[in-house]
Amino acid sequence: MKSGLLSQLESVLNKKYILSDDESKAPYLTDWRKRYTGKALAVVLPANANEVAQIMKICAATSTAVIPQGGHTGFCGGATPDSSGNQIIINLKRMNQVREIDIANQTISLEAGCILQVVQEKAAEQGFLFPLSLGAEGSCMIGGNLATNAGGTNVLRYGNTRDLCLGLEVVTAQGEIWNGMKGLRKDNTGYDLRDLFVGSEGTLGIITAAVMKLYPLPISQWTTLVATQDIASTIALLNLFQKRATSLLTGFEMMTSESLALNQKHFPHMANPLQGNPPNTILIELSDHESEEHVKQLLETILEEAFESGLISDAVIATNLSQANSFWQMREHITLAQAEEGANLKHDITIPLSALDDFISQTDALLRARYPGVRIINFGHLGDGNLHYNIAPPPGIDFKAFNLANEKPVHELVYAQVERCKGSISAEHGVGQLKLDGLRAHKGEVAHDLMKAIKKALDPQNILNPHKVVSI
Ligand code: FAD
Ligand code: 2HG
Ligand code: ZN
Repeated sequence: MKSGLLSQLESVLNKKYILSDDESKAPYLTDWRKRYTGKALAVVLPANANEVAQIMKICAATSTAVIPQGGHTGFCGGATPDSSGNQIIINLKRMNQVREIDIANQTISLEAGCILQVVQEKAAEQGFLFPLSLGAEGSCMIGGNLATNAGGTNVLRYGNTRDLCLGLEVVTAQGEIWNGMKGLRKDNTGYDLRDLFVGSEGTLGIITAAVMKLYPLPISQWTTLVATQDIASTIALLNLFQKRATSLLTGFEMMTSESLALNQKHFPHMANPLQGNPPNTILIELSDHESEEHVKQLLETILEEAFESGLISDAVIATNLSQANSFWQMREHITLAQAEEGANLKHDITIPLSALDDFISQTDALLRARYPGVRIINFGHLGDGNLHYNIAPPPGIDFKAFNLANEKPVHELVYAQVERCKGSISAEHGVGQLKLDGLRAHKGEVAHDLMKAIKKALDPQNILNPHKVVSI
């Protein structure tokens, strides 16, 4: 069966694009966080949707499970195979062509294996902004971004990946190609198939191409770091910026002192320019199509008002692009610093802004009472109510031992508070295999059963990324 399947695949792909020896497969088997390592019968590297469709037809005929994979930077183990060694990984990296930039329609049509940063650069060459931006942009791929409905740092102004997507091309579990590559901003012709595939984490179809929105490239951008003493004033500050800067507000990110201490430990060159190690450092960005001076004046006026009303205690405005980049580097390096320190227990959650203060104070208190000295690495896209509320053991305690003993109760404690505050247990990273077990309780029976019904209808053989998101 094993060699039969490989020889069938060889009828579709040149042998060099079917990786079946251990050494060639190894780079595709472990996720970015090194939390999951699986086995695979082969890793296949198709060049176009037709090849993906033929591979799926072979897999459907032989009931072989496939794992769609992009940059393998996901945080929930969605792109990692199981340990059976019977699954096939379909990595889309060879499908990396930009098919068209439609200037009048302000859209880009591109293949799923395009690296996000390359898409941003291609758009910028034509005077456009492709607003999706996240720390993994140098290696994650647009297909992976769509499949996880990735968020990142510009959601506040431009929405998440779903909001940027107008059309898709998808290969189904049966090996059919659905061509939905239309760049339409209105299309009410029945069920929205595009929205079904976006965020489905490779469990309903393989995204092979997409039509995405573009925006005019801003000509002026100002970035500032400000110090706040507590969450209530941070939210009041966000509301002030939303009121005064309206759509010019393109970034509002929070970094707690504990997050930045970790940065400082592992990347000592990344010192916080704010004085006195404030409880919260907030990175704010305004962007516009008017002059630099206009935006700067607006920023200064809002900051003055914030100082006067006691919302902030310190502020540094970046005076040039390289300083602005260094502010963003500080923010993006927290994840890398955590990885250097040891495997954190991660919680990627959203809480309504009105309940955020309550959530943080209660959850912090409960955790600190149960695990004295525990480190709470809390940072994230505060403008979206999205916290990366990550937990590390008290200093000196071994990460592995702490996680082994406490992973389940820590998650239960945090997620109980998320439920109490009517939040979500996955804001932007998805479900994958990491959150599979908790999903039924979180979504509720009816929603979970509807999800299973959709999965069964589209993939009755359960060969597309089985046991990720929902088990049927
Ligand atoms: P992969 O990890 O390869 O796959 C992710 C899931 O999508 C899997 O379930 C896989 O099966 C499925 N999939 C992949 N390609 C396809 C396809 N073509 N068709 C169907 N299914 C597919 N995420 C955020 O949302 N916001 C952030 O700010 C953010 N910051 C990050 C920072 C760092 C340093 C890192 C390492 C990760 C970060 N992430 C963030 C997580 C990750 O980068 C995103 O989830 C990203 O969208 C994954 O893209 P990928 O190409 O790596 O997908
Ligand atoms: C970010 O916002 C990413 O930097 C990573 O989503 C979050 O490391 C994390 O928990
Ligand atoms: Zn994030």
